[in-house]
Amino acid sequence: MWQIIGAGAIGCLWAANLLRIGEKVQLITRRPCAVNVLQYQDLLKQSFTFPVSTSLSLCSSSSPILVCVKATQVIQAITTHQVSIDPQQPIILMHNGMGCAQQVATLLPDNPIICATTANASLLHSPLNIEQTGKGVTYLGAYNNQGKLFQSLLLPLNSALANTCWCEDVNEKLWLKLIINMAINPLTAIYQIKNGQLKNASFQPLINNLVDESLAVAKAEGIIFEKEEILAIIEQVITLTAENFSSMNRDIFYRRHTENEFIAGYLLKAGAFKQIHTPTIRYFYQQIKALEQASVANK
Ligand code: KPL
Repeated sequence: MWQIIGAGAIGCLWAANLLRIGEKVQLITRRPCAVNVLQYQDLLKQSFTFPVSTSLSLCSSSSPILVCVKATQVIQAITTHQVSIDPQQPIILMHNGMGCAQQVATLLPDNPIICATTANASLLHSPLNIEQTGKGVTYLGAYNNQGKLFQSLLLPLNSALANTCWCEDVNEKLWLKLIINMAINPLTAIYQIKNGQLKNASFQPLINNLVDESLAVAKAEGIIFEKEEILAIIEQVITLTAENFSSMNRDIFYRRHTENEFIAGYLLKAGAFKQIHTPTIRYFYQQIKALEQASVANK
């Protein structure tokens, strides 16, 4: 059985695809959920419904826990369920941004921790009703030594959603996603545009500066990327997700907390530690923070 914390777009996407291959799934939600059927539309526009059980608390102390909440909610989710988590239970963290795994490892020092990043995209239309809007690679890798013993979890996850891979160095993949999110999310959130609109020439100098600064921080952390390759990947993500709104765009639109602290905030802290100048990242970090504060104040 899989226990998935978070019934958002990504949690439901994994739940639906694990149910599709016959795995047992329990969705752990923050509030009671009146629905017990998961509606899923795949990329071929085929519709499926799966009976699914939801619960406010974890009910198995042996099955893997897939945490699919936003970076902003990971610590709260782990703290809420901490007493029911067995030290042997593997925890898979799947969210944008970086910095949560260290905190989770402090709370659960004995648990196997696995970090994951996915390029699959999905849209939550209503509770437990999702549409897959994009497909891509999912990378998983051990955060700690205990996590290295759970590579076998890859098998069902890859059967559920193809192109799920195990990496010896998942940190590099997390950094790559961090840089992609840094280049796309704040701009699309501030200007309230779809990802595809970033193709406009006026955004290129900003994207270029964000990438330069992010790469400098990554390099100081020992992660080396080729700038041209990263720019090409970002362009490809923008093209593949042209019709989508980024997650930060939606968070600002719906006046929710964004993952700013775990994307720009993480890069700023890492940069400051290594004395790297990051003025463009700082500018966008502050812009998003101001938008968040204004929207929470007016809510
Ligand atoms: O991960 C994303 C997000 O929206 O958070 C990208 C890659 C930018 C796709 O929209």
